[in-house]
Amino acid sequence: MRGFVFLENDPFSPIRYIYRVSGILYSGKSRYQEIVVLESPDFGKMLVLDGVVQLTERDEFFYHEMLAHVILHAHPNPKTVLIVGGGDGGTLREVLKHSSVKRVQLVELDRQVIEVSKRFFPGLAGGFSDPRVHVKCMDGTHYVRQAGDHFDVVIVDATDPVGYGKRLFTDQFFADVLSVLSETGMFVIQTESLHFHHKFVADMQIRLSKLFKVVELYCIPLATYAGNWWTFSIASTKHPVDAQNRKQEVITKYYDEEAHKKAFVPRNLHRKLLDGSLDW
Ligand code: AG3
Repeated sequence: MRGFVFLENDPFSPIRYIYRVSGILYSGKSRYQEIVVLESPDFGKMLVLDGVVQLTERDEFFYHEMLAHVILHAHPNPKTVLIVGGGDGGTLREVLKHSSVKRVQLVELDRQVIEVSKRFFPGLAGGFSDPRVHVKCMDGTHYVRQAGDHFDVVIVDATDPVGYGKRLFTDQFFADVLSVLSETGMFVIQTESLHFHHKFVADMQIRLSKLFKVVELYCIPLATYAGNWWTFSIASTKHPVDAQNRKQEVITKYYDEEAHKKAFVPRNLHRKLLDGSLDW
């Protein structure tokens, strides 16, 4: 094959992926990180931040659909949504499919990620021109600390908990998220791999349980994130989240009522995670 390979450099993972690459479409350094767009014969275009694959055109829909639609179907009537991170626009694209959603505030630290995505990933970044969308480029932890607004749903589409990403996984941030949620508000955040980071996952679940009435864990199988068995921690102030609480109208490739229900981890596994008795 012509071309070369890209060796992923994921400091949070015990293994490293090697991708075949047919071209480097963009490479730049923002104030916060190195941003690279690669062309892969297997996965289409790929967005890489600080050496870690954030998305590929081929499988991004699994992640973005499951991050957005589980919470938006668990909530009985989501009108206002806050997305923290998600500068590529993939989560935003899915959120905007909901006609109940009247306002989306997206808070992304790195403006350059949005610009790069608009240029190279038009299939993800189209939502930025929707009139319901308001964008702020700033630290999400500062935003939730001083936001006067309330949101029905808060979605955190974060990078791994290293460097700048770390601050989106702290008790203080979770408490501030709770304070910007409306009365029946819900919160979801990507929490890494159940194979490689189950102590981290358990820690997140335990810390969220101290703040929220309902805390659950669901997973999707993702080919391009090392560890693959990818988790999302979801928390709710009132309603249950492990099944749809309203009818699905949005068109999706993977997400549906059954995918929603089956994504949640078995009860026994969840209990072991929470009481610290998982012996993997
Ligand atoms: N957010 C990053 C998920 C974690 C990726 N981690 C990894 N490959 N080790 C994805 C951004 C897509 N909107």
